[in-house]
Amino acid sequence: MEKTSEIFVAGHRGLVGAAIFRRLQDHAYTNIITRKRAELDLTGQEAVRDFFAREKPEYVFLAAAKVGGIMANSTYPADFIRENLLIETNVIDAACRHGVRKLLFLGSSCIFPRMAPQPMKEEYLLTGPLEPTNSAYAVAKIAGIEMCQSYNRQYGTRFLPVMPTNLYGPNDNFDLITSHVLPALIRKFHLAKLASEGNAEIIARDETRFGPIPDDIKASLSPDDSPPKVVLWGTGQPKREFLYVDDLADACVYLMENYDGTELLNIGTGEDKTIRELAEMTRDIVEFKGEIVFDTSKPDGMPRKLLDVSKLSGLGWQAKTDLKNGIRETYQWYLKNLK
Ligand code: GFB
Repeated sequence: MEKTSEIFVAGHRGLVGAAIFRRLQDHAYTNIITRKRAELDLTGQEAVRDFFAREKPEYVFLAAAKVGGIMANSTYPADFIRENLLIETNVIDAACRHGVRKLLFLGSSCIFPRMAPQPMKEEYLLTGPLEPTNSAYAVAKIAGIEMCQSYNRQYGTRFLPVMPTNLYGPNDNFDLITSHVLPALIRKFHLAKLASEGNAEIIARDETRFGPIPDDIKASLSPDDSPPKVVLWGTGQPKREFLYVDDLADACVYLMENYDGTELLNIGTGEDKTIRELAEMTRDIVEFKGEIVFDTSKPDGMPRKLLDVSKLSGLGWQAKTDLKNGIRETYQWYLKNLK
């Protein structure tokens, strides 16, 4: 990529797209194209074709997607499969028609079979049944990988599918029902800490900024609740790997700049933790003094999801942000955005 190349970041307002946008700016790229959803609906084929015909981007980061945590995925599977298939089909096809030089497609580690050996190598794709809580989303992402590879074979394009592990960081979705686990932990511990300190008016502000607090959580946020507690989902035993989103963005820009291959690539840290360990770490960072309770009526999802990152390490890239520091940064972002 030249510093003046036209680069389209699809999904620049989301967790991943915003981080890629920041990274490109840091690397002094001067011609980054973005469109808000109201300006360009990526699920509309004609609108996407017109946009590519007019703007003729040379490079594309396809970070636009419908994403969510375990509950959102299992409650709205039709929305997840439909929106993701439409976005991928429209953008990948338009990129091919309009001669995009290189496209990076972002998938997710949930594409791998539920019981895949750990850590999961790229070649484990399609070797077993998927995790049911997110199979609709996973199938859409697998279709995106197959599209990249099929267009490469048939049309000689350079479309690179990458599979990030679970992500977190500034700009995340902190909605207590639809979010991923890490923002939910930060917000739940913070609210419980405020409640135990009797800060009702800050809790109201939180709800205005980050979305409704479900009634059961509200009920538990009583200053008289002694000892104060936070209720988390599942058993706490599943293991997850967490990558700070700025590290992911760094990897994406690095691959666009330095890698000419188009084989599927995992992006992660190579380390994981149980949800309980993650919860205890987050509790300590937020300085909540109460108990952690697990609601086992809620799903665990995949028992373990650790990526094998040896291919990426072989290309000279490694994650930099330590999990504790990443959680601290994300908590600071959340606090700043409460104001
Ligand atoms: O992050 P998460 O929603 O997604 O949940 P997945 C990870 C684990 O944390 C699960 C537990 O075992 C949850 O049961 N957990 C505990 C919680 N408390 C909470 C909570 O308050 N909120 C949430 N959200 N989880 C998603 C997939 O799977 O991850 C997507 O559904 C995608 O397809 C994404 O791949 C990265 O890691 O289970």
